[in-house]
Amino acid sequence: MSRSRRPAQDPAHDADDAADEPAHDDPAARRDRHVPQATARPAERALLAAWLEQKDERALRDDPLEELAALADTAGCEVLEQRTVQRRDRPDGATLLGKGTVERLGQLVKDERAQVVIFDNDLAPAQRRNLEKALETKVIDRTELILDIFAQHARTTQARLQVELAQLEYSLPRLRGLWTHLDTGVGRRAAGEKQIEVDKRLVRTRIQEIRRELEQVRARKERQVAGRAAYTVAIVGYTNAGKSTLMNRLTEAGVYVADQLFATLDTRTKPWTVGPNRVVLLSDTVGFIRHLPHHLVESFHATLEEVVTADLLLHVIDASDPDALAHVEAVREVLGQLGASDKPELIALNKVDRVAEPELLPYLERRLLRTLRVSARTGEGIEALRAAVNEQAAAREGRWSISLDVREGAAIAWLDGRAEVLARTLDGERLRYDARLSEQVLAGLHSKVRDRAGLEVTPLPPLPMPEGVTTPVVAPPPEPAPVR
Ligand SMILES: Nc1nc2c(ncn2[C@@H]2O[C@H](COP(=O)(O)OP(=O)(O)OP(=O)(O)O)[C@@H](O)[C@H]2O)c(=O)[nH]1
Ligand SMILES: [Mg+2]
Repeated sequence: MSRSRRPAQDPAHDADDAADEPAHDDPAARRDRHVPQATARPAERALLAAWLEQKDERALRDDPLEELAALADTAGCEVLEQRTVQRRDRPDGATLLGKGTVERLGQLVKDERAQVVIFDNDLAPAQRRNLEKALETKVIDRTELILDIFAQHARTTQARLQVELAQLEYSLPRLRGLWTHLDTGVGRRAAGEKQIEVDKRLVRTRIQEIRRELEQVRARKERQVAGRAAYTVAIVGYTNAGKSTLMNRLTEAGVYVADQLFATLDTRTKPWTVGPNRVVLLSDTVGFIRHLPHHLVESFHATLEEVVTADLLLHVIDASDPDALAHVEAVREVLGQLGASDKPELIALNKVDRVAEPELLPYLERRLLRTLRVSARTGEGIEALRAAVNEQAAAREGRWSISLDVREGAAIAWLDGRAEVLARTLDGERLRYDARLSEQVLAGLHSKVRDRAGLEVTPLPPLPMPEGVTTPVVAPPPEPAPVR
C-alpha cells in the first residue's frame, strides 16, 4: 500500500514549513530525502467493508463507501467493485461484522484474489487480529489508511515528524500482535512478552523525542505567526474541496492541486490584496475529513498554527458534493478539537460551475449562514469574495482623525500607502485625514513623524459591524437533501 501518485517533485512545496528545515541542509539532497519513494510494487487489490449504524444514510447511496474508495485509490490501491456493508445496531465485539458476513467476505477475498481488506471503521487491535485470521489476508482500518496517505504525501521534515508521531501513537497499543510468533510452544510465552516491552519502550522514547522536536517547531512557528503585523485569513475545509485551487486563484501562490485526498499536508501563506491599501495574509493548509484520526489532529498542531491564530476562517465547501453539509459538520468537529470553533467564518460554496442539481445551492444557502458562491476554477464570484474579506478586515481596523504638518513627508507617504483614506483636507499648514487603519499602521505612523508633538490622532466614532460576522451554525429546521 504505498504507490505514491504525486509527481516526483513538487516545486510549490510549502514556504513556511520549509523554513523549518535546518538551514545548513543541501536543498537538492533535502528534496530527495523528503519525497516519498514510489515503490515498484503493483497496486494491491483491495476489497472494502464497513459496519454502518442503522441511521447512517450512506446505506441508501449507490456506493455507500465512495469516500473510502477515494481514500484507497489515493493510497494507491486497485479498488475492487464489491462492497461488504453490514447495517446493524451494534458492531460485533470480536470481528466487527457478524459471523455469516465475515464468512462471505472471506469467500470474496478468495474469489477476487484480494490482497487487503480495508474497513471504513476503526478496529480494536483484537478485532483486527481476528479478522486477519478469519479472512486469511491483510486487514487495515480507516485510521491506518489515512495515516498511510499522510505518510506518502508528507514532504517536509515537519510533516514527516508529525505523521511519524501519529503512526507511533496509533501503533503503541497494537504492538502485541507483532510478536505472538515467539510465543508458540511451551515455555516460549515470556519471549514475546519481553520483546513487546522492549518495543514499547523504544516507541515511547521515540515519541518523546519527536514531541520535543515538534514543540520547538511549534514555538518557532508561534513566534513567526505572532510577528505578522497583518489581518490573517486561513482557508479551511474538507479535503478536495478546492482550497489550494482557490489559494492559487487569489494569490497566484502556485500551490500543488490534485483531484485526490490530502494533496496538501503543509501550510503556505501569501499576501492577498483585498482592497486599496489593504493586504491580508492568506494561508492554505491541510484538509479535514470525517473522523480524522485524533492522533493526526494533535500531531499536526504546528502545521495548523495559522488556523488556530487566524482572524478569519474562509471555509471552502465543495458545493457540488451531495454530502456537503456532512462535510461542514466534520470540518467544524476538527475546528473544535483545535480550539478554533468560535472564530468568525465566511463560507465559500466552491465548484458552482459543476453543481448539477439546481436545488443544491439554495438548499445549502438556507442551511448555512453567510455564504458566497464561487468557482476557484472559472473565477466566478471571486470579486464578491474579495470584497467580503475586505469588509471583514476593514471592520477590525480603527477609524481615526489624523492631523499633521504638511512637511512630514515620510509620515504622509506612510499613510497614503497603507491606510484606507476616507477624507484628506489641507488646512493651512496642516493636513487632515479621516482614515481607517490597523494598529500596526498607526504604530508605524508614530515612528515616522519627526515632530511627535505636532501629530494629533483622535478616534472617529465606530461603525456597526458588517452583517454576518458570526460563527454560523447549521440552521435547525430539518429538510430532506435533494437526492442524487
Ligand atoms: N469544477 C471545479 N473543480 C474544482 C474547483 N476548485 C477545485 N477544483 C478541483 O478539485 C480538485 C481538488 O482541488 P484542490 O485545490 O487540490 O483541493 P484541496 O481542498 O486543496 O484538497 P486537499 O489539499 O487534498 O485537501 C482538483 O481536481 C481541482 O481542479 C472548481 O471551482 N470547479
Ligand atoms: Mg490542497
